[in-house]
Amino acid sequence: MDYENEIIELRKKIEYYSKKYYDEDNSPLSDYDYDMMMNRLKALESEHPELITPDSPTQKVGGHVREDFEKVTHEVPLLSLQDVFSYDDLYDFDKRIRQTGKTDYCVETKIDGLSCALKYENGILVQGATRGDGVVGEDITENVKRIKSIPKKLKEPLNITVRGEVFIGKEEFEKLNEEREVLGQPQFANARNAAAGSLRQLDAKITGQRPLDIYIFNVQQVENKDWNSHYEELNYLKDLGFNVVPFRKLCKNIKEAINAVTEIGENREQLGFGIDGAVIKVDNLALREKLGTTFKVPRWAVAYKYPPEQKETIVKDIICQVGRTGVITPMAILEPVKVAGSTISKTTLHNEDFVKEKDLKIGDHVIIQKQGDVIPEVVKVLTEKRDGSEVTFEMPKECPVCGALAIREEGESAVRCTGIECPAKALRNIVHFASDDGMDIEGLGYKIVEQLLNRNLIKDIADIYDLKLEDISSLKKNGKKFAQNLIDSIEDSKNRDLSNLISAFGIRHVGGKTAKNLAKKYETLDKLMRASVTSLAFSDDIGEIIADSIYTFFREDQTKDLVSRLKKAGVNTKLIKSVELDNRFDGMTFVLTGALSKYTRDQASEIIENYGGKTSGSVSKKTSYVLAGEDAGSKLTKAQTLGVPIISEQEFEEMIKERE
Ligand code: 0OX
Repeated sequence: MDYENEIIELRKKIEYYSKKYYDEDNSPLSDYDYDMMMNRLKALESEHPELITPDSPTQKVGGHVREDFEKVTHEVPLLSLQDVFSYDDLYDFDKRIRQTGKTDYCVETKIDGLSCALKYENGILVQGATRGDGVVGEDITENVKRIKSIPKKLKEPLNITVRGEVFIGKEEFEKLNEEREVLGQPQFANARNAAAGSLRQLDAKITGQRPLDIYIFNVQQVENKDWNSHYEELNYLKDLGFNVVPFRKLCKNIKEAINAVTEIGENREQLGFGIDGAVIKVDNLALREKLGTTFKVPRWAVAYKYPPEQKETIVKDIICQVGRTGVITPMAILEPVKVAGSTISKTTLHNEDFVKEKDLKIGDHVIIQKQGDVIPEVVKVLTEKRDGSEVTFEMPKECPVCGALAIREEGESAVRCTGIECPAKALRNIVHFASDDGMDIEGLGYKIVEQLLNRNLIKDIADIYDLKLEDISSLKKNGKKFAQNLIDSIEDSKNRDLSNLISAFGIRHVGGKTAKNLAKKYETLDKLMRASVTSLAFSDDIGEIIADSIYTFFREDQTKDLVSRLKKAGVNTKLIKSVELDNRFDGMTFVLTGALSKYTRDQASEIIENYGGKTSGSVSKKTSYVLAGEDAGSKLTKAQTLGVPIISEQEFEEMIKERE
């Protein structure tokens, strides 16, 4: 490719990934790869300055402002940092600094989160703002007020604006994603995306429910205070009540600073939060003044970006793990190697297709790569090192945990376990069983089920009905009342309709509406369990795939065992009421676009389908409604062009309200 075309391509790619990163809080590209593209573009543009255009990403301050929050103009811009990628670059940085004056350096971890400014008047928190494009950010005052580690009142009545990084710690991130998985909500790709998505919620209450934290690293503005050193300033901030960036080291010269950078790199695994580099700052504040800033970065600080590390190792075995949703994931067991500070002995192979695409066999030599806090990955198979003893891997046909049938459905990359009593899926299955969509057992949500499982008080669905008052009250302080209520709801659930029970099983493709149809047609669980595939396939709204899924589910020994235990516990297995189907969306097609605040897309689709409607992925003249959430994209524009009615989430809620 000639350099002109390469520049055009790079600009397009950078714009694309930057939009994903800033607007959608979701970039599939690693920061390192993004930085590498940007560096290549900068290098090409400096060789061919005649090709620089004002709209090139190199000419922008970075980031841009979303349309949904109130705007805040930062009194002191929130600058970004010049990235450097080698120790030589750090020596060059030091040389430039020493031409202007003498200083110590302060080296800090570069926390991978979202930068924001906090403004205090007379020591009271009055405003929080995201960085935005550095000059104009978003007003997130209500959101930051709900972050526990942000002080609402300082120990002194200062007028001060500080800058810090909002983030979610590694453990908290794992926990959050696990909870979302069990609740059927989409996963966050990484902790940074989770922090961004959690902080920029229009409903600040949601922000308050997320495990957000902050580390402060700069004074933007202050009245009646004068420090000489940045390091001193940070210590002062700590005394004022702020959580200050925990790794900060005062270094006498660049050699010491480089040692500190190395130390961070070697210990990054042990940190409780993700980092995307180290920051090296001039400590002497008077010298900072002298050095000043360029239009987008300070001349007195740089960010060092650690390179991804690659190592060769051998795949000793490929095993399969079962996740909480029943997805069976192949994992490579590796000859242990140390990569980027941690010993890697296992890595995910994602799914069957990944193994096939990489042509990976048991016994292969492979290159694995670890980029910062991202999980290690097999990047290359060294097929030239094969000696013929390598063994082809096949996905199992049965779940390795419970032995139930494992299936891969058309159009999906995942293989799933179908067992209802599979211990790996217990949390999800029990939470679903007890949810509004199932047996509607009030009080039996994710957290309680998790505790009951952890304490071995239950291990599967049927165990719920053996729970004793004292088992439950032991979970909470003063838990007697809660326990009695839960015992009552469990008791109540024994009298639910057959349709609730069918839906509570969580059979693949069987939502509330199908469950109602099945209950109406078969009237008892016994009859449904005996139904043939043909009979099932002749039911309303059930095709071959669904019929097959229901039939297979009821053939599993685990299902039979569960049903017999539920019956013994006194759970109703018959149609009680004649369920009137509410088909208010009959004949209508909905298209969903953008992010909804109260439902995942799957949940919204299920509601529509339960009312007899359909959902489609694209807008046409035949579309009845486009349901537009936050950040709706091209589908919205198409709907406007075609004159298709567009409804908001609120209007949708009105449409699905219970009828009198
Ligand atoms: C961080 C971090 C970011 C800010 C503008 C000039 C110096 N993410 O942890 N930035 C800075 O400092 C920059 N320090 C940090 N620790």
